[in-house]
Amino acid sequence: MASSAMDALVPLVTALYEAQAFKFGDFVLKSGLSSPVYVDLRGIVSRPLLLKQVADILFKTAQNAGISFDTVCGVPYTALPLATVICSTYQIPMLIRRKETKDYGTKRLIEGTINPGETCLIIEDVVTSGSSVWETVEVLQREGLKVTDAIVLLDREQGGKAKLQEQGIHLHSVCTLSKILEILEQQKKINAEMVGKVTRFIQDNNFGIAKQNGIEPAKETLKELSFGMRAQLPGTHPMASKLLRLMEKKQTNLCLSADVIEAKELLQLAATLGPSICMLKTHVDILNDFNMEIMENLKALAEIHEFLIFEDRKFADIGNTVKKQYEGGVFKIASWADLVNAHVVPGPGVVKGLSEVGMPMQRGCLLIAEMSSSGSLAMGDYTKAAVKMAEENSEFVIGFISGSRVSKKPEFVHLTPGVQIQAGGDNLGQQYNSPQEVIGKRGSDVIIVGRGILTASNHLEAAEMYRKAAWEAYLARLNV
Ligand code: 5BU
Repeated sequence: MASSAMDALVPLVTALYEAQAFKFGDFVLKSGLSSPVYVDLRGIVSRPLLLKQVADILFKTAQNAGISFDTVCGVPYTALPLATVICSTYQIPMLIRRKETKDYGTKRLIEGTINPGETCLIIEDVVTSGSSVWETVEVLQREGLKVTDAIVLLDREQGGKAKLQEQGIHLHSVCTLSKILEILEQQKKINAEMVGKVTRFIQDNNFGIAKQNGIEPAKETLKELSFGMRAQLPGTHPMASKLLRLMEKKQTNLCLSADVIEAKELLQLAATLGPSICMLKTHVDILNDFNMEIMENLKALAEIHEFLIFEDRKFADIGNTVKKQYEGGVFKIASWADLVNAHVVPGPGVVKGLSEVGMPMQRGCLLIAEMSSSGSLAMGDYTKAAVKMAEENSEFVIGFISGSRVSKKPEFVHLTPGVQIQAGGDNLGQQYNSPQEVIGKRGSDVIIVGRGILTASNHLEAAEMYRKAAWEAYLARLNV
């Protein structure tokens, strides 16, 4: 950076530091990842001068880059006031992207006048992996707008720029995290040890998909991230991170569907197959002898063998009812299940109701986007609506039950039931696909297997066979 540009940056970085926009220490990010630095620009709305200063420098960066555009859209939420100040100061029409569609009325994703063919400039505060910018770009492009450039105040240099470039978006940053470190070190606000720590963190947590250190990674690995990498993405829910991490560690993407009717059998299965599975799925209401002590024992086994407990309850009522069904009653599901699932047929209220109970307990939810049974109505627009509902509720929803990958977002996990090594089905509508087909071809992450294991004479042997088949299909997918 030329020294004059650097000079202009120094007072801004100082003001941002004073506004506590950069914090150094030990932080646990939303993804569960611990980070030595935390950047948070939300507080600038309380400092009108600083807000104006940031908006002006963003606009100047766009001007210096020679970008021409008709409208401006800020990535929700932190960049919304920045876009507003820019548009108001420089008399530019603004567009607002809604993060949640309204449940009523016109269901617009974008507010403001959309003239298809016009160019929209994106404004963002901080870019890490680039996924938030991309989400906004996608929505605008779907409305027929051209989007080619994004201006960001701070590039954390964790690969977002390269990733956006791959998708045809030029990212122009006012400054980078290393530049900020340099300025703050010069001002003795942080020491060399902290600079080293943050620099190492940036290097070790790069989500970039293009050239790094002069080495161009193979194109395929760019698209297909490992479970371990996905666990570390900033947008991955902590429960999904936990799952992805233990999958990587135990080398298993097998979920046992423990559809047995005696508690003793359930606990025996958990004890024997625990090391082979990443998750144990229950239908707690089919147990003849349910009591809370069984679930305590199951929880203890889940701790020992490191698997998650998923109650396949398929909530499908209004928010107020599912909330009670999840929290109370005989089963008190929320007290022992890491994950539950829900049908999307009632609309977003079902997720909202469940999340009121589950979120404070750090639980997660899967939405049923497709079903394995023959003649299922969960397809097409219904599946799309499920994906949208997951995206709009990603603080609680960690992924899907589906036959294939229904969302391209690597932060979401996909779990597929209806899996047996032998193709076919049962006489009540169940349909089976092989682990290879489900993981290798359809891009799902976890196979859910019940009778394929439960009817085998040796459960452990059968579980290991499914584990290996699904894991090999996953490894093959990574190396294509
Ligand atoms: P199976 O024995 O592997 O066929 O058992 C499949 C399990 O997954 C069983 O508990 C079902 O209730 C569950 N399941 C399913 O089979 N298909 C679906 O679409 C959904 C759940 Br959602």
